Amino acid sequence: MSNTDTAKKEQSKPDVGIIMGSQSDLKLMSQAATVLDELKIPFEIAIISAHRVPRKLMEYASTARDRGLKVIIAGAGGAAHLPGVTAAFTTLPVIGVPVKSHNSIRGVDSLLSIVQMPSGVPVATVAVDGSKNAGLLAAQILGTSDQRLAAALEEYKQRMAEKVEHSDQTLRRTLDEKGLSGLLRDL
Ligand code: RP5
Repeated sequence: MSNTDTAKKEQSKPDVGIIMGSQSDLKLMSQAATVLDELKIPFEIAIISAHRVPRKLMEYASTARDRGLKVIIAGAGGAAHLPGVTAAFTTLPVIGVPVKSHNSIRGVDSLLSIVQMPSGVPVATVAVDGSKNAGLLAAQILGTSDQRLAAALEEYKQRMAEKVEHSDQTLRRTLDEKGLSGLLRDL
């Protein structure tokens, strides 16, 4: 392998692992992938079930740090043990995404299975179906030691604020046009 090939391989070495319990979680979990992609964070993605392929999960989680991963995002629904079992086998930060899956009770079982971890084995749990925030949280964890990423996250927040401003201006114009400007509050 040439030096350039080695450098390319190093460059694309994933920082984040996105795992999920089933193919049926993929659409939702892709939102985390999209955020990481936008922020130019290399990631890997896999379907690994804590119940259906437990040995594979043990192998994945226990080798994750040595393989260079820095954060793991794990999404699952129903009796959602994937994030917790992953956290049991690694000292990397694990972000859990409770999935409102077809077999879940409106995502509440998923949420409780992930959030109520025993003391000593934390999982940073985002909202039900909060896959996008899981991607952002992973980016923010990496951004604590990466200036490029910290700047990209600042810009992300800035763009978000501009969108809200734009919506507020549109609302103001609409109310004004309807003669309802009395409802407007100047901030
Ligand atoms: C969980 O059960 C998976 O993470 C998924 O959210 C849910 C349903 O899985 P499938 O029956 O669609 O494979 O383990």
